[in-house]
Amino acid sequence: MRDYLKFYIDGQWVDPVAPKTADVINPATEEVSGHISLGSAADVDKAVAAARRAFATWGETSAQERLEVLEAIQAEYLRREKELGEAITEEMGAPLALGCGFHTLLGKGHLQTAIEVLREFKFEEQRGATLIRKEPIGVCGLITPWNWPMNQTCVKIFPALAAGCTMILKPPQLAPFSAHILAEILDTAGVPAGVFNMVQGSGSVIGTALSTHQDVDMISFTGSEPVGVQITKDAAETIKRVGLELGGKSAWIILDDAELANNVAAATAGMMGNSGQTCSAGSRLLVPNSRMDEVIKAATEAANGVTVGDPQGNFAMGPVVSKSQYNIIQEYIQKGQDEGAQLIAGGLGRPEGLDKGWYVKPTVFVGNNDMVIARDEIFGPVLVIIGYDDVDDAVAIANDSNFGLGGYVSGVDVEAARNISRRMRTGAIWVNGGFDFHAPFGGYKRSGNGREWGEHGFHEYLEVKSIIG
Ligand code: TAP
Repeated sequence: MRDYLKFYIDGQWVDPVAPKTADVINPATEEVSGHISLGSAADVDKAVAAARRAFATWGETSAQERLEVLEAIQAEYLRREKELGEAITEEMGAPLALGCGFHTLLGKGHLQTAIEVLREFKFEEQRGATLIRKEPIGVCGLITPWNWPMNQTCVKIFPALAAGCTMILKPPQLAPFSAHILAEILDTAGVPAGVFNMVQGSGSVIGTALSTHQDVDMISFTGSEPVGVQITKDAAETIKRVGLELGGKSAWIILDDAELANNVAAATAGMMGNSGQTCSAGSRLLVPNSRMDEVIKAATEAANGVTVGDPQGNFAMGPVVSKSQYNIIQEYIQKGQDEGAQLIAGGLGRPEGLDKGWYVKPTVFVGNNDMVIARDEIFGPVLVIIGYDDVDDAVAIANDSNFGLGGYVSGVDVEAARNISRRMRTGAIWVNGGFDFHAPFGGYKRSGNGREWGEHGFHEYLEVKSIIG
């Protein structure tokens, strides 16, 4: 049982102003696995005051001083990486190999990237008669979701620290354990008091207190579209900068020249990874109509081959994060059937033999782009296959979405695949796979307005000043 009842404010582990606790449920067992405190606006006031005081000195530190702090964090992160992974498995149900693997690797990667970028970053540059300075924006409120807890937390904290900002982190109630351990890591590493603060609690209380706070300069938010809209409205009164990283309904286009079976299998398995709870998941698989029979065979086999079970065991997929998420996904599977999509794998209910825990069957539909299951972000292991006639048709379908976060193109002719990528209205496109911590990541359209990762992630936390003459 993990009882993480204190907040981290001004370099101290402190009790909440008014005691109030909440259970944290393990989605694999449906049992209580720990408790957190739910803070109030009074806790936020304390944390913001500490961050404001600390900004006076942290904002003036040299890049070298901040580098030394980031390197100290890195040593401590590496020492506790396994603990972080185990906490992620417990809080949101990722299989242990994933929790202790890609989940913590992402956090580590953002830390290493922040160090690399900071070593080279030019905070001052003379252009003609003007000295252009990049200065830290100030006190930042960081509001994060539960689906890739270390990724989303680290992609904010480390660039913000590197830029010279101070901050208050509000982790998700559903996945608060790994954030608590991360706060311990920052504490042990010697991050100066007040530079990093963490207050747990509900979004409607802690998130709102941060978004509306007079003394918070910026909010960086990752999460759902409706909450992004609310935060933007709440932040408007105080004209603070709001960086939004929201949802997606990304298209994976398999071109006619691509080797079909392997690509369909990769796209299907990719969709089921992390139980489909990935904002940039390729949840619409676009394939040539002329090859639909082959695609159906390959996708069915791939989905049926995804093993589902206890995240402590050796399974590819664990449960989804919560009962409410499970119910939402079931409603979408029902909706897909009601609107006439062809179910080729999975379907309603838990996989056989799993009576406890929020397990969902890896599910694949063949449908069209007008269906609700092709338009809404389901945020579960549900793939929709859509046929296209030619490349123009594929691009039109890919772009016919309110979202524009990720995209994938598979094909032998890489230049052709890149040209198709140029036509897609979306923030990041992977051509035949690949991975780069320095690639900017963020959305077009309703997928948001920010760019995180690499050097672009620094600009989120910087003001630009011109000194002319
Ligand atoms: P949300 O429900 O939006 O929650 C995200 C965070 O916002 C949580 O910490 C939540 O607190 C908080 N929050 C809730 N209401 C708030 C309010 N009124 N003001 C301020 N903060 C508030 O999202 P989720 O269900 O955790 O995450 C899933 C969504 O995130 C999906 O749509 C997914 O696509 C998106 N996502 C996007 C990306 C990128 S990079 N674009 C990455 C991952 C996830 P609680 O603790 O109360 O929940």
